[in-house]
Amino acid sequence: MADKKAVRDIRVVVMGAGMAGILSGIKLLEAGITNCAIYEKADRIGGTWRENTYPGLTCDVPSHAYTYSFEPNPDWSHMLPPGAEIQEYFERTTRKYGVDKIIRFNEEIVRCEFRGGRWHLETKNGTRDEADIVIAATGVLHHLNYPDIPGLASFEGACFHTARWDHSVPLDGRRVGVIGNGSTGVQIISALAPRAGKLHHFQRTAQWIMPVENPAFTDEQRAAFRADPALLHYMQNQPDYLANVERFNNSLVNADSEGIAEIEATCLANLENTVRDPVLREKLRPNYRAACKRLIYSPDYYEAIQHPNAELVSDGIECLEPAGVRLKNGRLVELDVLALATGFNAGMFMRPMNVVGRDGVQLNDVWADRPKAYMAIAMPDFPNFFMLNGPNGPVGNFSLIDIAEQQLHYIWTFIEKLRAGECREVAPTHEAMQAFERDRLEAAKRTVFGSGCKSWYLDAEGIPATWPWTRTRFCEEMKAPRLEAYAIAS
Ligand code: N01
Repeated sequence: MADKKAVRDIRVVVMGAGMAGILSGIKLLEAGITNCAIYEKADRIGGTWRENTYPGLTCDVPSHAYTYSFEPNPDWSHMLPPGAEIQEYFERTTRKYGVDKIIRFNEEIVRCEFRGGRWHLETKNGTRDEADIVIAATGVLHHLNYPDIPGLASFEGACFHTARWDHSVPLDGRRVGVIGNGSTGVQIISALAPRAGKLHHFQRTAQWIMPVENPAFTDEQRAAFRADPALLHYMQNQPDYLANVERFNNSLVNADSEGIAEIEATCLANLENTVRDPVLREKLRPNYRAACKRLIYSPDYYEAIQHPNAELVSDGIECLEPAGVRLKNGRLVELDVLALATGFNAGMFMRPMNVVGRDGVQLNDVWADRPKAYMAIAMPDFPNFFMLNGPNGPVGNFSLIDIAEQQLHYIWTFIEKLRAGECREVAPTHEAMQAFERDRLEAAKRTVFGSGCKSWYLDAEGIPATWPWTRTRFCEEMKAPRLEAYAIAS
């Protein structure tokens, strides 16, 4: 991405030092754009991997695929690596590329306004900065969703959201409840079943569970990865895995595709073959299309929920009481600890930050109905403002690192143009945005995400907020921007 034609000393500000922000920092420094800063609200890098530390946290994307393409890691311990190991990978990579030197920790940007041809930024601490280009890498799943359950505050045991896990609370031998059975809740149950005295998993809706193995890499394998860059490259780009990702993600655009039917058959066989009690099996049987919610990959959830200490509670929750959870059927489930695996409000993105574009256009107004961005990256009236893993980007069971790398590659065309002085402002046209959004909404309704379930993929009107076309199409679009869709002002 090096630029030999550089004539302007542009300043770039990146919001957020998670996976995508660190990636941006690496590429900026590599290109010699040293006039840059990453603003991070917390005191450490890592984003989701900093915030989530719950027991059992692992990535459900294979470790070698969940790395930056340019920074393979021969030392992954497992096929599906624990969260702490991923955090360590990002910390190490941040230091290796010198990105730590450009991060401003404990600086939460609260205002970002385009005035006089530049972005003017202000943090909660009152720090001010200006930039020619802003890259918003603020993440998707960081606004916690607390359940609206009556009496929640009255519970006298320990209670916390899973992204704020309180490690001072003992778990061994105690009565633990977990509300929610998304990827998070399921991983926690697997980890705690052998530890808790009694473990209650409160399920509102059954999930599709895809079986997966999680073997440890042996010392010999890791030595081989270290010794042989070609082998490591192969591990990062295993043809079988990539073909599966391609096939699965291209199936998502059509709920009636063969790929979705295959996923359902595999998950149902997993349920039938693993869950021995027919009553429990029926409670665990989903009644909507597989992959409508994010598909859950688990090597051991069905075994964990059949552990003698574990109980699946599928009767509705009436309220919380000081002693525990009162069910709609009148039963009180007494608890010492309650973990809220109730997910995130995904539609916020960089908000509540006050982002103001050209001529006072407010992001909150532009996104009043739903978050939207041309090609999931840029917006009219917000010149030189680009998002990584922003609204309408692909989501699913694959590496978001790969998505962010492709998006940054796309953005780089504009960074080079701005840096070379070929233009001063670039933003998609209103026409391009409207046509994109019209087509996106039309296609979104046909995806499996819109086939009749509740999930964080849906916007306030129940329309999937994700990339609604094939992954192949996304990769094609990210190769280079269609310049005719942009207003490029010199
Ligand atoms: O959250 P979720 P998550 N009463 O939104 C339930 C990523 N991730 O943290 O299905 C009772 O999926 C809700 O019930 P229902 C991944 O992208 C990745 O688990 O709406 N229950 C649901 O069961 C994932 O998709 C990894 O009926 C209530 C749960 O809470 C995303 O994070 C690991 C409720 C929320 O599930 C979010 O996963 C972990 C209420 N009032 C997470 N409100 C990897 O391995 C909500 N629920 C990469």
